[in-house]
Amino acid sequence: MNLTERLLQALKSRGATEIFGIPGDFALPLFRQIERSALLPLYTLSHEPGVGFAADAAARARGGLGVAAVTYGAGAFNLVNAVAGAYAERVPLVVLSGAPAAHEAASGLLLHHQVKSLDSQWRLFEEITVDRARLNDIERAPECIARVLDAALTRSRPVYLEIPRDMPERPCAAVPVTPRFIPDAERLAACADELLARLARAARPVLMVGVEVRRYGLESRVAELARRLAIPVVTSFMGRGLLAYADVPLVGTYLGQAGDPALSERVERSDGLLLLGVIVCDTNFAVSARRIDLRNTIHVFDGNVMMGHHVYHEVPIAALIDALLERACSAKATQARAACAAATLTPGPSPASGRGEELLPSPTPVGEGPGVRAGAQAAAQAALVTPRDIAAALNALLREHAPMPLASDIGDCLFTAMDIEPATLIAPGYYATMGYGVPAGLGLQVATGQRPIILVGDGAFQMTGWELGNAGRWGCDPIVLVFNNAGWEMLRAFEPSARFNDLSRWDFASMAPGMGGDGHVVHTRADLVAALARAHATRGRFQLLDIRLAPGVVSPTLARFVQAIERLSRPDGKPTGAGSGSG
Ligand code: TPW
Ligand code: MG
Repeated sequence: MNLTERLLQALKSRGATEIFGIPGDFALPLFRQIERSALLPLYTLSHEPGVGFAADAAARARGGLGVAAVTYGAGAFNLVNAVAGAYAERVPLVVLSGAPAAHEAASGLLLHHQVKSLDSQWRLFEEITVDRARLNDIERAPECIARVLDAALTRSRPVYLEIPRDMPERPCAAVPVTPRFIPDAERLAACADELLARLARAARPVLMVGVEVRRYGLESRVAELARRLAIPVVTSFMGRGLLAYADVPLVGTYLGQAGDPALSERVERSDGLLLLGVIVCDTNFAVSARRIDLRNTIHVFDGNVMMGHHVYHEVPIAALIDALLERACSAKATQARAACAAATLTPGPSPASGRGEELLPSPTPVGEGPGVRAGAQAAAQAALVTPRDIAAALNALLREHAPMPLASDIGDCLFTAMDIEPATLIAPGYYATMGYGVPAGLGLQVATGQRPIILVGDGAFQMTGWELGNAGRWGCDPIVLVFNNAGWEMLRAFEPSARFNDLSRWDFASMAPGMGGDGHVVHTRADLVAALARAHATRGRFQLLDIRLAPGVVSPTLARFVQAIERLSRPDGKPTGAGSGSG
């Protein structure tokens, strides 16, 4: 077997099911071997940011490694933002980059795609990956591949492999299997005991689940733990969609002042807040009315567990969950907790569907509602669509049909997603890069076979929406909802008088057929319901809903988010009224 085949086998055994990429001459031998060996299918895109986002989403959606293959220099540099996002949001993304062969590097000539030195690219990726190797020594290649790929999985962050172009066909030995890291048993036991003791002492414990739970494939085990501990469960903003289909006391998503006040109160007043795999960042926490005192929380993150002034190092979250499950099985403890949780939970609104509660007052019903007279109903249907209507229409669609995963970009579409009943959601909620949604939806469908709903703003669509032109070739048929508000609305909410946030109104619906899909223009609520039904019923081609929103009309969650940020940034604590045009 050659180096490429060994590498592909190692990727496959660590969960990779495909490779996303764009070739170049330094990567041609690698791509040739990928295609010839047929060990993993190759999906090419139009632009490297899309390659990175699709590979990132594939890893998030199915677990295991995501793989992005690019050429040296121009290709790899185009991938930087996506890899940075994967680093920030804890995604095990493997970058495979072609490179000049050793004899070319020694020629003394400047090589095309070279920046400052031949190592500039390596040094840049050093900052945004947890391990790297240059596969220029065939003897050492197998152990390097094992070490780097295992680092991606154990630390759930990106890694970088550089493959000089004279290497892919070289015969290569098998990649060794690394023994699993076993944490120190005493430390693990002490940590689990202290954690449970702290929870038991708490009068108002709350479990907040975050992205690590999905990254390490722990959803069902965490659901079981939540049932045994019987304490209320919320997700972080980034963790939205976690446990959506589990039978646990899921209360909703914590959004501070931008979310349900009762839920925020419960989290912020908790005297035993267990943050399980939560990224402690501004989008998850900055908008809290009362600063959460992290000294009184239990924070399980990045292989460490912090409680008060105690830190337990090298306690992997998976091992910790197992240790907690072992201890939390006594029926007595469960009963006591169940009584306590029932008492805590009763005052809240009842779950909408057994999959979590609506965080907000119910959105305006679309074409339903007792006591609505026919005339009023017709007028409502003729009304122009708002982001809140999009959430309501999607809720109605998803209640009627089987669940579908969501892939969202950053923008008001992501805040609107908070009003959609919890479903699998993949989004750059922390790193917040635009351009993620469309390629992520494609990566999700390739990796899982599930048809996604993609939520994307017009600004973000202008960046990477064109990747939809590749959907047909791959057998992808996402339903794409473009929030077409002729602007960078999220920014306009903060800067209402600026003209630089204006965009021209693009006719995305007309462009869809040119890319192999169907386009639907949506002006009114009636248009929205009809177009969604048609899109849902049509398989085999991507379906684009070009939803014409009035500029300045934003989701209730974004309006509250903007108000909360402004309140926090003003010394007198009063809102300015910006972002109040909520719909
Ligand atoms: C790669 C900064 C954050 S949100 C936003 C910008 C420019 C506007 C998004 O406009 P869109 O959605 O997509 O039309 P909406 O609902 O607000 O109208 N460049 C990158 N990422 C980010 N986050 C920005 C700029 C930004
Ligand atoms: Mg916009």
